[in-house]
Amino acid sequence: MSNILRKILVTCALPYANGSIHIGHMLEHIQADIWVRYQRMCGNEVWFVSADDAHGTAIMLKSQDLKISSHALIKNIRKEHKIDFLNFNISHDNYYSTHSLENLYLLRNIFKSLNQKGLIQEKNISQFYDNIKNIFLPDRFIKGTCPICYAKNQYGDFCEICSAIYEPIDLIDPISVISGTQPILKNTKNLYFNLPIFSKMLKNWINSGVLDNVVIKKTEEWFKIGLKSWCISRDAPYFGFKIPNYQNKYFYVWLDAPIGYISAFKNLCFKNKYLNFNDLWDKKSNYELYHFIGKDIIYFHTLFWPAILEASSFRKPNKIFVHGYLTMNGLKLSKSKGAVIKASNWIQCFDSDSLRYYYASKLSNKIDDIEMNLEDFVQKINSDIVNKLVNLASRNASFINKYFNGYLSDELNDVQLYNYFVNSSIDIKKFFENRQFSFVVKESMRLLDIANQYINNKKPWKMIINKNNLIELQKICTIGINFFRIVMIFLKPILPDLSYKTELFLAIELNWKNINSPLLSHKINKFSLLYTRIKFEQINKLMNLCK
Ligand code: NOT
Ligand code: ZN
Repeated sequence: MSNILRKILVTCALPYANGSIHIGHMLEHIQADIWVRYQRMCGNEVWFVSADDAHGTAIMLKSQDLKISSHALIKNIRKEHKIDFLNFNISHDNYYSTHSLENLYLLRNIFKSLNQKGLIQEKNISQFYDNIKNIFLPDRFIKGTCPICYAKNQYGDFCEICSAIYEPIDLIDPISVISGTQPILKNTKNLYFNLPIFSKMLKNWINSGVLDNVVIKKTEEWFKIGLKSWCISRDAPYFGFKIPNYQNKYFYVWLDAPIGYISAFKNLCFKNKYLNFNDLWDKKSNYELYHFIGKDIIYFHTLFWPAILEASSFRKPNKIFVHGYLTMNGLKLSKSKGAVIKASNWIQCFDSDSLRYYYASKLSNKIDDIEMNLEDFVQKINSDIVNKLVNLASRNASFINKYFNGYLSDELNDVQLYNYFVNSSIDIKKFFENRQFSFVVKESMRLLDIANQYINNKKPWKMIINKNNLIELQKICTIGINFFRIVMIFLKPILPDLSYKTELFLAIELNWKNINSPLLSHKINKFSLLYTRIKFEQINKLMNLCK
């Protein structure tokens, strides 16, 4: 595969349009963005899309709280979300919305094809109803005790303690989150998608290399319990798309949310005439498709989604990349819980490269949670980015600027050591491809230690005393700058702002292509501050904003 350029579509899960982007969402978008930027740097054709998930009861209730229409709410929130992602240099090619014509069109077509294949069934059921609010309760608005492990305070559809999925009526002591009262059971008719019929296909698919082992294990637990039909309709009042030929019935948000991946790309095709919709979504597509998601939504992506795609004759993803939660002092920062740091607050206190770097230093391809510790964050940024990385550039650049008019020497004094640095790119590339970003950071820091040690041993500041040593001095600083350049090539997908400044400073493009040839007889620009040390006081500022 190495020389053939790849064509890739990457997606992030769609944030709900009922609240702000927080640093937990940002973990996923940064993870995907680093991977995307790496793939682009390799010359691959990469498209990166996401969207707001704009439907559902939560959004309807939120807009009622704010006394605005749901349409106004999702419009405002999408604007805000787009700014947040821009502030963190997330390079989406399209950030769309599930409340779009493309999504409606695709949803109707998919529903039609499910219907034609006899995969949709009507069932009369009794469902929890909030008598105070006059509304059927969505799963996430019912809480109670898990029927499997008896953990208290669990959602109506999913236990966060034992990962069991169940029906809300199985919950012990259910309570409506909206009114705090005990819901009553009320009869209604709903539409169900025949998921069990896809059991065999799904079993084969999940074992075909699309999932990591831990994720396969989780998915297999659901097979053990047995797959059940999936309810895809909701009763009014609801904010979403209406089901044709049914009174007061809406499509469940989780049916049109993943279709949002397709519609975001469809809209991108409209904006970019080079792209062809069918080239990507056709079964015979030669594009690779990857979904980045959190571990809380695995079953939507490993069961429902591939079954829907199969049933409606679309291609399926090549891989589902699952990450863990962001935790702070051990507390999970999930989407639905309160205590979170908004991305917009974060960016008032710190630059975006620092968060990207901190996450990268902790990210692996495992689904373990990632602990954010603010003191550790400040300390790591200052010791890695300031003391090791930027310091290497500044100490060498100062001599080059002062004594050599910005010119690097015409040869390297240690070709072997230079090649040793270049050879690391084999591992670095592997780490990027496998989403082992913490290894990229570790290896980069190891190399910086070697580079800084090398300069320390040569003591360039002593050489200026004797003018005869000037040629030697230029060579030492030249290799120092070259070490910096190599590590910056490695870190470019992680640190877009610093890379941009570095490219201006070195007057080159940081690129894999020419990593083998050192920068020689080349004029660099005056060194201006590439990165400012961060202070512990900035944490206090953040804490005050989050109060
Ligand atoms: N809005 C959902 C959430 O949990 C994610 C929807 C992702 C879209 O925040 N996907 N699918 N399938
Ligand atoms: Zn449980």
